[in-house]
Amino acid sequence: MRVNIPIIDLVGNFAQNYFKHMRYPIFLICCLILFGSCQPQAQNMPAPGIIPEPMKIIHAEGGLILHSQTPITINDPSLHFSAAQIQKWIGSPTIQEGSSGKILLKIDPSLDSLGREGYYLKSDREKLLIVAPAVEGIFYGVQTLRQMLPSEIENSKVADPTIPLTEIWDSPRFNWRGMHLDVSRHFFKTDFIKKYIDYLALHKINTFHWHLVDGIGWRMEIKSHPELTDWGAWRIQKEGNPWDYFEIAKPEDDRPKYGGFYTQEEVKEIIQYAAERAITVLPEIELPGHSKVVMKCFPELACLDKNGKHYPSTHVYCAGNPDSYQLLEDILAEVCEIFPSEYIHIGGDEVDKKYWKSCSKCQRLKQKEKLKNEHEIQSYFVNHFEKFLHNKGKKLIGWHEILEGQLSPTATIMYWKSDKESKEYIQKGHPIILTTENKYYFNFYQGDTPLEPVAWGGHTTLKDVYQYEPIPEGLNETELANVLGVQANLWTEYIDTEALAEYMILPRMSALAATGWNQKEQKDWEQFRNKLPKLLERYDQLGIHYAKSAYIPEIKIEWNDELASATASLSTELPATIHFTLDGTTPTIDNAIANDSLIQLGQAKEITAQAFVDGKAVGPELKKASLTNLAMGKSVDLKSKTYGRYKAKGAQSLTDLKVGGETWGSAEWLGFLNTDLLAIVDLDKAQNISAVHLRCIEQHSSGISFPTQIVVEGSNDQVNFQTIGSIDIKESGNDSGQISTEIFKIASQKNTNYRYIKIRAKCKRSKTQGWFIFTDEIMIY
Ligand code: TNX
Repeated sequence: MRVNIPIIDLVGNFAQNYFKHMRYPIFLICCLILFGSCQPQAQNMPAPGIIPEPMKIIHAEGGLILHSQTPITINDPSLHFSAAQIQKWIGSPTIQEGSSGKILLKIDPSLDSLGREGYYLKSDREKLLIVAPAVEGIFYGVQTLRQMLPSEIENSKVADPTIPLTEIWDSPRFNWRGMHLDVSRHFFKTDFIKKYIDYLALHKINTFHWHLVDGIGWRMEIKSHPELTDWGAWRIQKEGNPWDYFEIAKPEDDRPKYGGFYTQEEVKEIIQYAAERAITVLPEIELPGHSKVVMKCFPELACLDKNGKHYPSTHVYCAGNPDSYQLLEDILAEVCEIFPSEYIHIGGDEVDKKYWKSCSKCQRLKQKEKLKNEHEIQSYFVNHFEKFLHNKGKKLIGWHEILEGQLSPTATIMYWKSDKESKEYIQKGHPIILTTENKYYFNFYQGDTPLEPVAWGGHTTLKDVYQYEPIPEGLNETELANVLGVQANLWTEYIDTEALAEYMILPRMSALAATGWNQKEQKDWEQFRNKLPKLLERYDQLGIHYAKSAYIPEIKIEWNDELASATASLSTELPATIHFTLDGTTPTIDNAIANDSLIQLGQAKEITAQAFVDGKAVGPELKKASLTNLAMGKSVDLKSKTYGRYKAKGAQSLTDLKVGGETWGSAEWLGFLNTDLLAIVDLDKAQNISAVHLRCIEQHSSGISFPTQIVVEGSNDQVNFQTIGSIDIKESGNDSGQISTEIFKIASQKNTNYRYIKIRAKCKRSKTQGWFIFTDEIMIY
């Protein structure tokens, strides 16, 4: 995985190659100096700030003007595409073949220690040279050059641009740098697929994982089974219909339809388009699950229920029916024929095995093949296609669930669970690509949830993506060698427009690209955040609807004992000036600046913040309640015991105004297992109480539930407590995995004056499992 590049050798080698044929080097160098002095002088240029950062870059003073009249020279016809890109940017009149020139792209196998994707780029006062052992390296050298040119080239030719003087040696960390796109839940037209590929190329991503098939949409023409697209590519359009409930639309149905598919000609066009940009297209055909649409087209491929009837709505192929294998073989044969990719992805994730369990055909197969359980039916199914693909000269990739049961050791795994478990999967010994869900699912939120378009539950900011190191500690060399690389996925359940797809992938893809390309030690968040705005200018020129979420201020509110006030500190992931107001009005550049200061909130009810770059507002404004209340900073006597690490900073955390994030794992939450929460807040003196609020979080699948009842009492002597108010809380009806936070409000029934406020929150109880209460703040008004 690591490419060992003897830099010194490379330079020596390079110089040797370039000068060994020169009979009069000194004379030539003198001529060049003389000639150079007659050229118009280019001004000094700032360091180019390329993303991903090249492996080694030396930046010199001065600049090189790339004259539009200069021809572009290539030493191999395969470099024509890269040369044509430069031609488009600066308007050079010709591309010529040769081995010397002022703009020279050159394949030189002697640089093979850089790997196929590595390159050397040099711009001095005279000429620009990009040399690489292979066409891919030249393409990447040209993408680096692209970021050295003014961003306007993205839109129109820029004549005679100046580029900085640099010398670059570059080579990626990982061989697999992928981006996925799900075109099944929502369909994206060929033109957009090409744009998507363009974005990958700009970021030196080399694999486009095309998720062509899933539950509700079949998107690739299969000549032997036209039903798959005649029917399976279209669904009846329904207002507000969730993506998972659908009805396929047959051609004779004249209700409004949604959908589309790619003809085989279009698929070939995309493959060719990607190949020119050094990108491999990896097709995915889901099996044996996630195939609801196939069962709608071929109901006889569904399992049998206990009455011997085909299930009307399943998403798995019947493993005991030979026709399932035949259909998939027909499909995969066409896929293998069209896609030159070394790998074919067969899905394999989230197979609901209950259908196989109840199906007489599957049970017969189990007996016949002596399969121990339904997991082994899964591996039987997958192994069948591994062999099939192997015979076609292809390798199989599947989601990590294909490891259930016995799997052929040559199968490659795409791992999508959280970063916490990746080590265990890497150690299983299969080649593996990490598409870690909590870091690389770009369908997750990237900014403050209420300000973002509806997305899949998780939350992964630009900085989270950048700072993630995908290789866990403590792997040996063999295990490390199993990791082919990294990939981010874009699942499109909620992504129904091209603009939204762009918004979700960019700029997070630039952070993924950095991890895919740069060695761990080379990554530097400060450097990255300062460079990124230049790349964003390029996105602007390209008309990309990228997310500005990294400009949404993060507002941290906290009680400050010394200042005896609630305080706020504000920051943004990308460099910006943050202006704020405390009166609810929209901030302008005339309002106070929040950067690098602790803002005293006093009695302000809320704070409103807005990021500005060059005096212009960027991203949405953010309002946050200050939570100013009578309990803030007051001491708490916590009578119940917190569980394990869910203790925050102790009882005081309940009145420090620091509220937890959207997940209960963050440091502000206190967790109580099978115990009621009992806490007494001392307000220092008797106060008039109108309400008490308790903020809680729940996620049933993690055994965390809202309290079932909250009772609030008051006292002035800590002995005699009177009821202030209480509420009963009904079961929320949330999905088991859904995470929700809520502030429960207990109003005071009459005018009350108390110093000590006792809060008791009842924990849900059940015989079959333990339940937690999680809370992070008590607020008293
Ligand atoms: C899981 S990851 C899935 C997809 C969903 C995605 C939503 C994987 C192999 N399966 O089908 O779209 O979660 O985040």
